[in-house]
Amino acid sequence: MDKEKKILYSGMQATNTLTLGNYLGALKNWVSLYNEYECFYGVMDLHSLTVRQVPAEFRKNARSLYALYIAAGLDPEKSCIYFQSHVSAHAELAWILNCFTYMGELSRMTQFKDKSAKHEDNVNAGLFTYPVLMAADILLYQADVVPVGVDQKQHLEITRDIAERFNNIYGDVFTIPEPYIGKKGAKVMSLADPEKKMSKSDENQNATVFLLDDKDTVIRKFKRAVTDSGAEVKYAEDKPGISNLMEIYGGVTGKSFEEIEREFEGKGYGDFKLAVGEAVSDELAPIRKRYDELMADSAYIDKCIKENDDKARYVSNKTLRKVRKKVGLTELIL
Ligand code: ATP
Ligand code: LTN
Repeated sequence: MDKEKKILYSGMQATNTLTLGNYLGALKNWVSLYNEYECFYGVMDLHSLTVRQVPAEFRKNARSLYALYIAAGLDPEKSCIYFQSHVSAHAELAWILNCFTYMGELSRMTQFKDKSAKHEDNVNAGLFTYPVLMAADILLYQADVVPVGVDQKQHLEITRDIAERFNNIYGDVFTIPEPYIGKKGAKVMSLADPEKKMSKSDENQNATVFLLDDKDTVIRKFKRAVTDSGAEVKYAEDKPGISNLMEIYGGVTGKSFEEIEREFEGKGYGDFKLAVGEAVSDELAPIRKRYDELMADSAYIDKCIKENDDKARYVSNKTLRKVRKKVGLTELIL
């Protein structure tokens, strides 16, 4: 491994197709960072099991997410893009770290509270210990930075707490990771209700833009986006709808809020919504095209998966061996 560079680790759950929120909040940042760091990106399929999945669909979604990572610009030759469930060290370290994590701290996780309210009939132990598996993901690779959307910040904090607790007992085993939250698009809101996060699982078809939506669909969704009273394109707390669209437009074009305000001075919401729709669909078109090509080339995807799974196994096993030794597990006889 290239020790000169710092290590970056991130991943997403393999559930449904990605949204514009996932893209701007996470994936786009990953692409922009991968020259600076030695990068690892997981398809977090073990995490997806915390919610009941239909097996055939789940398998398809996980592979599709793998292809989307590449289609969005991650390079499987330069970064290690792999499946979490293919590397058994994740589950093994998660078990060990479970024994260094308190019930109290897990009960304070807002994602656990939200998800258990949403899936009342299936509040399983995996949902509760979800952050411990996430800590294992990150700590196995000795990650320095973890780019995520703001909603994952709390999980990064508990990861740091677990790592510090472990290091205090056993010495410097884990690198303490820092979250990396992008400046724009850290929280993309629903187009139908700008007070709510844009989510994959929203029942309202117009609330969420999916990464694989075609141009007409993207433009239609933006045309229907809920805006605020008034007519000025201005970033303000009492204008959550327009502010969200500015956040999206800025995230895609790299323009600052001042630049956007100037660009749309004297123009109405209608013009602005159309411009956002076009900018987003221009950004997504090449991703969709590349995705279709990749999905048609099974042999290439298989090769990437195999090579990168092997690399992930190699790197993560180094940490796991160290942890096993530190906690006093009997050595393997090879
Ligand atoms: P769900 O909506 O079903 O809870 P999700 O869309 O949040 O799922 P995750 O796999 O939990 O999907 O998130 C993947 C990454 O995308 C995380 O880093 C998360 O912070 C980021 N992310 C998700 N939604 C948004 C959003 N609306 N804005 C910005 N970032 C987001
Ligand atoms: N919980 C994350 C997905 C995730 C992750 C990780 C992100 C699982 N393990 C490790 C960064 C690092 C989410 O986005 N819902």
